[in-house]
Amino acid sequence: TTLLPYSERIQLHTNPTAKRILEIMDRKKTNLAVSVDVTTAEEALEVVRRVGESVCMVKTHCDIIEDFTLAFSEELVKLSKELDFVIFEDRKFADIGNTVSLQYSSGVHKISSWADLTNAHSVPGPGIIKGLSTVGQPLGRALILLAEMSSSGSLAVDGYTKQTFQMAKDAGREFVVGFIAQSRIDTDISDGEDWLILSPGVGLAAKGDSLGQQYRTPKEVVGDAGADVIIVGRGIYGIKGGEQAVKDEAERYRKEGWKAYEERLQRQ
Ligand code: UP6
Repeated sequence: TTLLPYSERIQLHTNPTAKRILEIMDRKKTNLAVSVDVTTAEEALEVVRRVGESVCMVKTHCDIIEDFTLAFSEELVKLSKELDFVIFEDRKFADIGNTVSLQYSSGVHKISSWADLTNAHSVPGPGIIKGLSTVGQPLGRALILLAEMSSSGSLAVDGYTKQTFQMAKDAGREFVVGFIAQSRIDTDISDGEDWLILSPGVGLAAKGDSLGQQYRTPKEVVGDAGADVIIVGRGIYGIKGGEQAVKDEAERYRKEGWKAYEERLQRQ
């Protein structure tokens, strides 16, 4: 597929969060999302302050934070405005529409009150999109579907991936704006149709972990596979050497990701 620059794709979206993601990417010259998988609110905010300037997105797992409060999410929202990034809660919803609408709006986390973007598995069928959209769409939030995963032995392949893409197409792009995927799964699109592809499993040092995670480099993910956003967790927040080291590592990934994007644009 011929991919336009991020700046020219803004107008192909109606969802405000999708537009904002592309605007930030273009403005800050970054396709980096940092996954902040630490277990206290203070540590999480520390990482966000360090990497905020380098990212288009901060990805959270709010259910791993031991002392999660709405004061934490308020501070995160404040930082997202100051440092100009989108908040992506990696909730991976996977239940029937009625249950996910409650999990999204209620409970301890009230995800829809602070997360710009969240994601869902397609395994329950289109009801999951409907349930989440009743909560999120009026708030201008966006959803992405998991079409492929980075872990070895994932069942989200072939027909599952294709049907997930079709489910998103059928839902329209008012609320579902893209995918977690390892490749450009949106090859069969019509004029003016545009999807965001976010790829986790990105690392410059390790090839994987002992629990099935598999890493590729930003160049492989953005340059070769054509993803829009690289998601990096331990490769950045896990770097040894303190505050400046984390900041520098985020910048290193930002530059790598941006270079791969520019080279891809030039190639086509
Ligand atoms: N994630 C994956 N692979 C997927 C989907 N999501 O790794 O297919 C998420 C993980 C984690 C992050 O839940 O938060 O992306 C990757 O972290 P890492 O870079 O430390 O491996």
